[in-house]
Amino acid sequence: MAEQLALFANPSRAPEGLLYADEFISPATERDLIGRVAALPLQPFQFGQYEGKRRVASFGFRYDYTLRRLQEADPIPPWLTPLIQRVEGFGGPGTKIAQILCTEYDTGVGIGWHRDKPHFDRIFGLSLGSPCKFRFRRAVGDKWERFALDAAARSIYMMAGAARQEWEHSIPAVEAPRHSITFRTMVD
Ligand SMILES: O=C(O)CCC(=O)C(=O)O
Repeated sequence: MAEQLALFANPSRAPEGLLYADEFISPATERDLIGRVAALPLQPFQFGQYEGKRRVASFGFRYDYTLRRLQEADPIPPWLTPLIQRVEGFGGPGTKIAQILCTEYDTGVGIGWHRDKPHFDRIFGLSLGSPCKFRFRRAVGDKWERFALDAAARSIYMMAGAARQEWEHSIPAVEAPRHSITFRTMVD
């Protein structure tokens, strides 16, 4: 863990429970995964009556913002199996990925401040195609404490503990097309 934290520009301010590793996959695997994600029937992210600009596909489960409920989604496709095994290894003993979200961000698209739904426990994110600024904030009195992670293409992050429960995260408009695969474990 010390090695991974050392990759942060200012490790002492990193949210507790945030792990990061560069070059989690090879450039060839990255190209293959971008092709796989781009070939999915991606749909604009639905937030109740609103539509986000990013395009997504969920597997295992998906949160329905209109019904405000977790729903079953299509089964996780077999091409994700080896990657899930690697992510579970990164997460350590007991890590069981049950939900996948594939996302496509065109240039200029990002994601606003949020915390993931409480049905999910730990969150892992693989960045594909281009880097992004992965921002964190949490309220301290009437101010925001902030942290930014430069998430490189082919890198992975994990949010657990305070990074997952206390801090919000967001991604400002990306400067080049980016895909991501988010892997989530479920709360018991
Ligand atoms: O694209 C990413 O790495 C993050 C996606 C995210 O935060 C979300 O969909 O909740």
